[in-house]
Amino acid sequence: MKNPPDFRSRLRAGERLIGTIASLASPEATEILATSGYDWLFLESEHAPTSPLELQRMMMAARDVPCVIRLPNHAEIEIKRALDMGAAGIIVPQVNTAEQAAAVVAHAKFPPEGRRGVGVSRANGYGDYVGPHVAHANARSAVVVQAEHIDAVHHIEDIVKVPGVDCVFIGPYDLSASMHKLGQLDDPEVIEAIGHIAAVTKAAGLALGFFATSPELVLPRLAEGFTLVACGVDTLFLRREAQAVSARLKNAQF
Ligand code: 3PY
Ligand code: MG
Repeated sequence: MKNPPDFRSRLRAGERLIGTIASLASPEATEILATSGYDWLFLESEHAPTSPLELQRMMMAARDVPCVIRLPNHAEIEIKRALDMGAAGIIVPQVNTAEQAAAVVAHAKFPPEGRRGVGVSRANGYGDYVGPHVAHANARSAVVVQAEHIDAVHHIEDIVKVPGVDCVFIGPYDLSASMHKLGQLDDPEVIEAIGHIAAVTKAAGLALGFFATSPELVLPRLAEGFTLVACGVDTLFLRREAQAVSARLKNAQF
């Protein structure tokens, strides 16, 4: 039987991949999300205090659902460790220039494409299949760069030309903040900036990614051709449902 296509192949083929953000350092919460019908999970380590060990255990709980780790920064050690832990890819915040994108790719790929270090890890079956893993890892590890600063908008034509970049994931909140319009996603200049990133990324044949807090905000993006979607956050799901239940019962009149 043929293996199902890996996450990076699906991303590069333009398949629509619906995910959500797992930010709670809880394998149980990750397991609930992983069994709720998502194509992938966005594991958060930029805006959540998840440790590498917690991220690895969250991935174990997700079982066959591909997990892509959003790193806290561009550091070589973060990139290497995320992939060694078995992540299907990395999402790197604030990639604002082609030089930064090239450095990210170099840290994510084994030689000759890059200079990722080799070690016994979960990704190679704890040493059971180091050789086969090294042979296939470059082709199977997705590199997603975030365009979420006005500087990235200015450099997007060069960023998308960097070999090894698979997807540009727009961070609308940071992007709007860098334009001094925090959260004003309907502002014409913010809309124009997002449209420019999207047009250049699509013309380069790369996948486009987006985060939003609700399906209503995601649906227009799907219609525009965004394919890698992270909708919602575990904490928001919990918060919204918890508030709705308490409000309904506490305000009940008989
Ligand atoms: C942003 O909106 O800044 C993000 O990074 C969303 O993931
Ligand atoms: Mg951001």
